[in-house]
Amino acid sequence: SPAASDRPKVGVGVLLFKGENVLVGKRKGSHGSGTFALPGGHLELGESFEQCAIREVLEETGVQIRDPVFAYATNTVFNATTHYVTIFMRVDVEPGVEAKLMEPDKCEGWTWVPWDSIPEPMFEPLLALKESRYQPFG
Ligand code: 8DG
Ligand code: MG
Ligand code: MG
Repeated sequence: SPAASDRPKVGVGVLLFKGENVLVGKRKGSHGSGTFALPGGHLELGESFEQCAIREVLEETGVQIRDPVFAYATNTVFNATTHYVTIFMRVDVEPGVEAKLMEPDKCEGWTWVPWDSIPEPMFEPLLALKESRYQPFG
């Protein structure tokens, strides 16, 4: 059987909605470089999905979110050695909330865009979410 290190990993992507706009940023410096993705990262040992979402959003955007809610899950095989299960968590933020570029080595910049106008190319798990049955507005 394959080594445990070759098994799928768990990523958490966070849907931050400000009205009908969602926060996305262009990835930089790792796999999926140049693609638009949600804030997020790896689930760490012992973490809940909610804790991971809160931590990653704070680390990457400086925004303190509360009570993110499970939205959807996708299964993405990037290549023979990179396979992620992505847990998407959703939270709605106030109109005044702004995202700061906290990790400029990992992201080109954050931008709020309508759900139907996320720029391409999209990071594969986000594309899979877009092509799924998930409907953010009812
Ligand atoms: P970390 O390793 O410090 O925890 O996280 P990071 O430095 O923020 O890594 P990341 O590349 O942003 O996220 C870790 C992995 O999570 C990424 O390589 C693939 C996976 N991942 C998904 N879906 C999503 C998503 O929607 N957004 C983000 N940012 N990562 C995702 O599978
Ligand atoms: Mg990240
Ligand atoms: Mg991170």
